[in-house]
Amino acid sequence: MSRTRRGAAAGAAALSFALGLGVLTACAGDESGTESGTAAKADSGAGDGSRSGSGGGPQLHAEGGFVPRPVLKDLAAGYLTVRNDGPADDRLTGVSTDLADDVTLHTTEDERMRAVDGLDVPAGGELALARGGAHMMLEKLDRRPEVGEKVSFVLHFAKSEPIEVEVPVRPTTYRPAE
Ligand SMILES: [Cu+2]
Repeated sequence: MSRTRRGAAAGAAALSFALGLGVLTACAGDESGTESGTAAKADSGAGDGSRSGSGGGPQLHAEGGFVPRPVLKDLAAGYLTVRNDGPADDRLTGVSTDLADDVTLHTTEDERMRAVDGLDVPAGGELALARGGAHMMLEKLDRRPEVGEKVSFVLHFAKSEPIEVEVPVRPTTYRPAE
């Protein structure tokens, strides 16, 4: 019994570590809504999934994604990198997932999170969503996913077709090797 309680406390501490509790609070009160959230949840078609655009347009693919296992069902973050091998810029305008009804894009500035309506994916460059920086913020999760489970996301862009990606759930404090 007390063992369970200790586990929960350790979990809370881990979340604190993973996201920063102050940041978490700042985040919850942020402006949400906007079209970047749930608008296209039903849109599951992503074509070939890994590439879109042709010729002179953006050529995007997503890689290195993960979701740290959330400690609570209310909140999770998602990270990945979108590379653009094409000669034109694009912009990530929204994300949907089967795991949560509410997904927003956040930046982190001065250790405070802020909801934004899009994030640029520069031509010949990349958009990196990573700890301490921009990220996908999932709220009101349908369930608390286990480590090793896959979470699918559909990434929506200003120009390119949506990209569907599956990313693994990692331990709460996981950090990718740099
Ligand atoms: Cu956030």
